[in-house]
Amino acid sequence: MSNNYLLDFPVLNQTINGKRLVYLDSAATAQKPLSVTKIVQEYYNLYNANPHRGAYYLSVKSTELYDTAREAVKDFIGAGSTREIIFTKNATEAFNLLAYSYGLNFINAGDEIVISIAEHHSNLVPWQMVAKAKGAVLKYMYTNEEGIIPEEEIQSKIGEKTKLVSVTHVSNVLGTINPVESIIKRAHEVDAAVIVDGSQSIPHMKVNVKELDADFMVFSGHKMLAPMGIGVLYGKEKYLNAMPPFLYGGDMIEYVWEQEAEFAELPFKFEGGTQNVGGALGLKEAIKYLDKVGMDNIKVTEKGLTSYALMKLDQLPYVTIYGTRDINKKAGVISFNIKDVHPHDVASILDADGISIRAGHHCAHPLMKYLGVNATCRASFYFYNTVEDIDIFIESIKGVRKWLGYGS
Ligand code: 7TS
Repeated sequence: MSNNYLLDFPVLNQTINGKRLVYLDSAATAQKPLSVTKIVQEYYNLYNANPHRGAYYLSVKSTELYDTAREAVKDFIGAGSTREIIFTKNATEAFNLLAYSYGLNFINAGDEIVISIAEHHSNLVPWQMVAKAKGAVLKYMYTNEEGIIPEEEIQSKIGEKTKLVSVTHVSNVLGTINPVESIIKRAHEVDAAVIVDGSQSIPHMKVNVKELDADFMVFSGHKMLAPMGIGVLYGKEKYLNAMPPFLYGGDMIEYVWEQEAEFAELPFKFEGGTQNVGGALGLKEAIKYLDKVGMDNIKVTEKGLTSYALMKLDQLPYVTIYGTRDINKKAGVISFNIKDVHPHDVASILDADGISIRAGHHCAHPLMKYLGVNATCRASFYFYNTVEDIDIFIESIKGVRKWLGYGS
């Protein structure tokens, strides 16, 4: 079966140890199409200059290009204005910006910060820091045995003391699509601000921040075909205007006196120092590529791959799958374990067959503890994967226990 995307993604079009590469770790980072790497190269070859600095051609051009990238992100997520789009290094930096700038200034002693047990450490450790610094309480919404946050949990954990709710849209471990609409509604009933971690949703499905009514949204470019080193914080202007800067220095100021400084307008107030213009342009090109494929098509393709893989894995009695099998509540991420085999050994055996999966705790220690495991294997899909990839993956899985000397 041919893969239409092989020409666009040279990295997928190669053999490793004599085996065709099967890349099933897009939840960690997505592969990059040629159009993205080309635009980054073109920027450095033809237009490189420090933006917002010069009156000369290249700097003006670089500034203009950077602005177009911000516009593309705004349109892609349905934000109201480019003032609401802050470029960061990645999702982790965006969370830290929020923790230092929003958390330390707007959360007080006795306030509650509510997250879920399925958060990536980047949406967990910063809130531990804020809770400790401010004497606030960090509360968790727990999932049911299917990995889903039940409505009662949302209603009971988010209450009058809640000042901030920060929750992932899609779990990077279980692939569960969380009921963020319901969480946002409940949080707004009690006047709490809501951060949605879109790291695993925005690359894979149409997300509109206005329709969701999220107060903040955080994501990384590298999981959506863009280069590493560019991420996004979306925030409603009313919040961003009230928040102090996170990084102080050049480019984020209006004027500096010896003892005082006046800060720049949004979004520049939050973009201290020389920015990653090449990365932003790469993100713009990635968005163009995703739009060309179509977010709805991407969702349908991944749904097909995920249900096929689940069906095949379910036929293997020694495989345990974590999280729901309801394909309407699940994105293209499957966490599983093979009886008696450590996930790292599974990943190494699959690697010998040219297959890339992730094994470990997936930066979600509290979730691992809650699930009662130390680690899992994780296969994650993107639109450039094929049914043939899944077949190769399943055949390799079937060989793991035999390889280690188990009967079946
Ligand atoms: N939030 C979620 C839901 C994630 O999956 C990740 C990265 C992050 C935040 C942090 O993104 P970063 O770009 O700042 O590192 N998740 C993974 C993963 O699942 N495997 O490797 C990185």
